[in-house]
Amino acid sequence: ASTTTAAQQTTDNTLTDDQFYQDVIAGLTSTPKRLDSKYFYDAQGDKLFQELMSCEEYYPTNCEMEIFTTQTAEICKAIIADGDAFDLIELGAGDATKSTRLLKYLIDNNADFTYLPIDISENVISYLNITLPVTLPGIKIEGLNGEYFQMLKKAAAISNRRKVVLFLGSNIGNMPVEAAKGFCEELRNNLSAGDMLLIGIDLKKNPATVLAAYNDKGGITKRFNLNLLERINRELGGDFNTSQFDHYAMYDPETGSCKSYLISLADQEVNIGHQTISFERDEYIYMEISQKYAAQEVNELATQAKFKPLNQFFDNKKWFVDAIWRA
Ligand code: AVI
Repeated sequence: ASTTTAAQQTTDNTLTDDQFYQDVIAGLTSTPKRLDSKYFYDAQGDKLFQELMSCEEYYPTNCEMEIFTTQTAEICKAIIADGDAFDLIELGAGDATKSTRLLKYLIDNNADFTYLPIDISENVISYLNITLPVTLPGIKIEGLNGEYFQMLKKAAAISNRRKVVLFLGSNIGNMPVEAAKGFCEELRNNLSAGDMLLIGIDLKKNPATVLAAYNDKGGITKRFNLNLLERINRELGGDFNTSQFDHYAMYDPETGSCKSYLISLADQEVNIGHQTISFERDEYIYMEISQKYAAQEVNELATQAKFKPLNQFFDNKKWFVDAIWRA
């Protein structure tokens, strides 16, 4: 929405009813201030994330790609299990670059499966529904547009085939540990005995390596964070001056928490619709957590959520794991 439209909307209350607006105002009027990293991904944020994934310091994507390239057969054999028909459900499928490796292997080996990508973005789902049958002839695909758990329920209603859920890219890391536990429990509650989860998780490693990935020299992570302020300007009629904020990332090797903040460089006031938010110089906005786990903690996460950990597939540096858990 343009700024004019946003201002107009504020007057007739449609903007203030908007979930994005409500979350932004709640976050920026709380102490300490915070914004939800799920809002990073508008069209501009998607582009910046693509840029990030190919920057030198951001290793998780390459590590997971390596796992899917070098251990495709082993992973797919574990997924195929007894050879029965199954639904392969991907949470937050995006452009399915990583899962395409697995999909191709499964098709080439005549596995009997339907691919059900779930994504909150309608664009993503229509893109996959159109492009995958071209790039992967023979694929059976049924894209589901909506929230993860609602769509999982829908998938269960569509068929009673065994489910294999993919949750890749260390997306679980963007939840604090307690929330991640709750998410895995809820996932388990939406599955039946014998269903599987293939989950990609970034591992604890040299703290300097982790920190560099979230504080890249080219400043892409900084732009990625600042884009959320720009998004607030674009969609909610905000007037953030992004040159008055700096990006700060920190990693704690004891807890495995990597956190990103934006720091106000001046005493300043920012207007969002009819709301004015005051910032003190050096005040921070907590933007994102990217939690890292030890391999053993990954198994503990599984058992706490009543999954049985089956396999762990690592890249050659052991920086990332794709784990298979059985419900
Ligand atoms: C999407 N998610 C797993 C990324 C991560 O590593 O936490 C998002 C990201 N944030 C900064 N760089 C990448």
